[in-house]
Amino acid sequence: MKILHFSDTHLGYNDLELLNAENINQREADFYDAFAQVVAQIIELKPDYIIHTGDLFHRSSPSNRAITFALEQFKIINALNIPFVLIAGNHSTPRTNLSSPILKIFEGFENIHLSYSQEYKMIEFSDVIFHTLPHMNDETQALSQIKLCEQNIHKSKKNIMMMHCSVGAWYLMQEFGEWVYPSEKEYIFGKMDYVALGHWHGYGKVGKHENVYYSGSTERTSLNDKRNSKGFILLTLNDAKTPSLFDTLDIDYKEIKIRPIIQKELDCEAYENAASNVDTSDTANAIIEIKLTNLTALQSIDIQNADIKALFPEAMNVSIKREFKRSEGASAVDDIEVISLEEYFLEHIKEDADEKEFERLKNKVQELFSAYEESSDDTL
Ligand SMILES: [Mn+2]
Repeated sequence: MKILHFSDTHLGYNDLELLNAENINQREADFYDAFAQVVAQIIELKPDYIIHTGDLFHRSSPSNRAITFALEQFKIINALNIPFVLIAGNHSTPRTNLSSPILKIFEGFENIHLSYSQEYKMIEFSDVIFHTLPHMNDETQALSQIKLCEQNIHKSKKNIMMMHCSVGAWYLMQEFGEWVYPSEKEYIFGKMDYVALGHWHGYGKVGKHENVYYSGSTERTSLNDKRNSKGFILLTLNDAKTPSLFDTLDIDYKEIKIRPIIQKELDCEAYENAASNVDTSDTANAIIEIKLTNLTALQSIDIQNADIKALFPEAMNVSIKREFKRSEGASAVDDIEVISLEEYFLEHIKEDADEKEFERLKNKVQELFSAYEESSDDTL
């Protein structure tokens, strides 16, 4: 039996205020592209079942575009006659009972099986039972729902558990309403053929459990997620040829192609050299993060962000971090009677520069500070 497991597709997520040729936020389009790649793989791989472990949408009230895209894709999946089992995650569950769960819109599709009612739901087929525990706002319900799950295990069929949670504190995402699976109930995993998890955005096996996996997200919902590998799991459950042997589980992680995030460092100790020798071969259409290191105060004025961006003309986005050099003779802040940040900064430049250079920079610094004060004056 082949099962395709994917998760955390976060449709509707957007970032970076960049539009593509169709006037869609480029990062939002990237998420649609990642989803479409998985659907293309479903068509090619023809699994027996498809499972999605939550956070289909980024928000519990997604945009019209995100909903329209999902409906189009679900129509394609539904037409394949492969059962598709889907649970709600924390992002697609309304926080109050006043609004209606978005996953309800897929109720009309005959091959799509949904679990979003904040309780255990058994979804049964001729050869497999999917034990689904969707996101629950009320955690006090969890133990009774896990108990129901355990009671419904039937050894005559394959048993697959589906959850959207952190198993132990390791997989917390620092998000609202995330659920930590109780560790004293982890023994149930041993009674399952496979435990499919969503919530954590990296692919991986969980701790000592040989059959418990996060498939990871299909794109990054934060630039702090530096993983360049995203994809899905194609798992194969093999029946033992003789009863004395164990059934085997085969996990195949398949990557999709996502927009890369590339980090580079420019050492300003030898800035001209670093800038002219920087490798740009891997930067086309990528998200680039540049760290300027060993900067001096003088350099920090002279090196403009625009100059750095111009080094990577093919990149989709370039962000720049500045890290100052720690000079040995520098006076500690508390040695100086600081009247304003501007004056302190000018004093600092004076130490390094000759008179002519100081005059030039002084004008520039004063200009920058007055521009900053204007823009940060919240009385306006
Ligand atoms: Mn997620």
